[in-house]
Amino acid sequence: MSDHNISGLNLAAAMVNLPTGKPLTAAEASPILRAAGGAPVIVLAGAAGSGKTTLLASLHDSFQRGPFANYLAAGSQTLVGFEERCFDSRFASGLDAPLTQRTTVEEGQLIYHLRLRDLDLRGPLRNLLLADMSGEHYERAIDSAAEAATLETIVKRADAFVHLIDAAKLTDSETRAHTRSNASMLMRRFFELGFFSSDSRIDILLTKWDIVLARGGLDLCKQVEASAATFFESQCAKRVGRFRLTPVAARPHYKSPLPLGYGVDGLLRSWVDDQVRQLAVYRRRILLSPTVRPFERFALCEAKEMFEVMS
Ligand SMILES: Nc1nc2c(ncn2[C@@H]2O[C@H](COP(=O)(O)OP(=O)(O)OP(=O)(O)O)[C@@H](O)[C@H]2O)c(=O)[nH]1
Ligand SMILES: [Mg+2]
Repeated sequence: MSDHNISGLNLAAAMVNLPTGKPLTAAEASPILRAAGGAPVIVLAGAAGSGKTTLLASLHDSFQRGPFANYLAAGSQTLVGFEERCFDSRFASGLDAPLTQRTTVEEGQLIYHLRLRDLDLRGPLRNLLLADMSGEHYERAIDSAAEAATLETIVKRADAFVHLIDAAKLTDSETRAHTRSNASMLMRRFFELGFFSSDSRIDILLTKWDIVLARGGLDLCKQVEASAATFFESQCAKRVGRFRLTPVAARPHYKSPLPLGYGVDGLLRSWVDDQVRQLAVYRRRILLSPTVRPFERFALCEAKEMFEVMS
């Protein structure tokens, strides 16, 4: 904005930069990451329409109704963004079945912020950052290693890499093979590019579980879960620090017996409670010389687990 001087007052200097409440860019999220205690970064990835934005919207909606996963909402720097994303997907919008606006590739990585507090108000305030990666990014990353490489920073930085797979498509013979092979190709590509390491945490979410339940009851649910477990566990489980497969229904159809945010509460709890990866204690022992000085004797006696005697 150009400087205007009215009665000697510099308006530009007097302007206050108010937060917009929109999703954050990586640079805008950085002060939250640097704040005391840091903030876990949860990266949501999945094909277009797999339910990433709906998952975010359901978190926001659940907190509008009251405590969720034993947390209370204690603020957010991206409330406007949450509201915008929620609008179409709410039952209150009058649609028979929920519909969420598509996230476009031009929007880049949209980062949403949640500040939470334990229900008993004992613990400190906890921040959480959730990055919504557009489905177009996902497809481009499968098609080209160069495109996948542009996601290196965010995927490596993730405290949990959350891969959403549309489970309704896994129940349909026309879409099953394609959905599965795309999901598997993305994981393979990220492993090949070295995005995951032995302390990475991967969550595979089987989304739209209400549809699976409606199509084939509990038997089909068991079958879809078991077959996805066999398929992905062999590819991922042994190569990372934690691998989980969780059926979720972020926003079930209103006729479904499943509640809003089915399966999401447990995940949210662990995303917030698990230690931020970059703050994890690096367990390396301190080498002590074999000379027996009083300090070494003291150290070996008082904190044996921290020291190692040089051979
Ligand atoms: N029945 C049902 N539909 C869901 C559920 N979660 C998402 N959907 C629907 O699936 C469609 C796609 O969901 P989105 O959240 O927009 O998917 P996305 O992964 O963000 O897609 P892109 O932004 O295109 O990458 C929407 O019409 C949602 O209403 C669910 O748990 N149950
Ligand atoms: Mg989206």
